[in-house]
Amino acid sequence: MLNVVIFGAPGSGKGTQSEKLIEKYGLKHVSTGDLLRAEIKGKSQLGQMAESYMSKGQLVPDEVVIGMLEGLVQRNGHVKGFIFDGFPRTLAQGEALDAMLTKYNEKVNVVLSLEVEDEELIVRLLKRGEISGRSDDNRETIESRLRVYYNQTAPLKDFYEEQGKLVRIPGQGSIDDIFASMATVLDRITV
Ligand code: B4P
Repeated sequence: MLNVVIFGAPGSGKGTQSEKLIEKYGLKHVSTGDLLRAEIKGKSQLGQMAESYMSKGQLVPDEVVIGMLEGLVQRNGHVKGFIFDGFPRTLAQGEALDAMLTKYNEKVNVVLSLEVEDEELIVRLLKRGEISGRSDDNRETIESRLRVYYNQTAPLKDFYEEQGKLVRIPGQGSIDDIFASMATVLDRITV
C-alpha cells in the first residue's frame, strides 16, 4: 500500500490536491472533513455533535474522529493505499493512525505538507465562503481555525519530521504546479 497524509492549515489546498492525487494514483480518499459534513447533512447524532465544534472552528473530539476512521480502514483492506486528507490533526490522532495501520502491517509512507502563508489562507477561505455556504468559512471562525491549527495540529510536523516522513511542498501558485511538485515526490516512492 501507498499511504499518504496530506497535511496543511485550513485552506491550504488539502482537499483540492487530494482530488487530483486520487485520480492519478488510484488511492482511496479519506477526508475527515467530508465525512463529518456528510454526518451533519444526514442529521445523525454524530453530525449534530460535530457541527457544534466545526461551526466554532474547533476540532471534533479525537475519539469521535478516530472511531470514524477505524471502521473505514478496516473495510478497505483491499485498496492500493489511502490519502488521508485532514487527518491526523492532533498528536493523539497521529499515534492512532500509526496503530491502525500497524495492525495490517502497513504504515504512513509520506506526509506532504502544503506550506501557505496565513494572509493567503484567509483570502481563499473567505472566497470559498461566498459560494460554498460553509458555516465555518467566515472571518471569525477562520481565525479560530488558524489558532487551533497552530496550537494543536502544527506540532505533528515535528512528529513526522522525526520519523523522516515530512516533505514540505510550497502551496502557493497554480493548482497544477503544486500538484506536479507532489507527484514528483510520490513518483520517487517505491512500496
Ligand atoms: P476540512 O474539511 O479538512 O477543510 P479545510 O482544512 O478547511 O480545507 P482544505 O485544506 O481541504 O482546503 P481546500 O482544498 O478546500 O476541515 C473542516 C473542519 O472539520 C475542521 O475545521 C474541523 O472542525 C473538522 N475536522 C476535519 N477533520 C478533523 C479531524 N481529523 N479532527 C478533528 N476535527 C476535524 O481549499 C480551500 C480553498 O482554496 C478552496 O476554495 C480552493 O478552491 C482554494 N484553493 C486551493 N488551492 C488553491 C491555490 N493553489 N490557489 C488558489 N486557491 C486555491
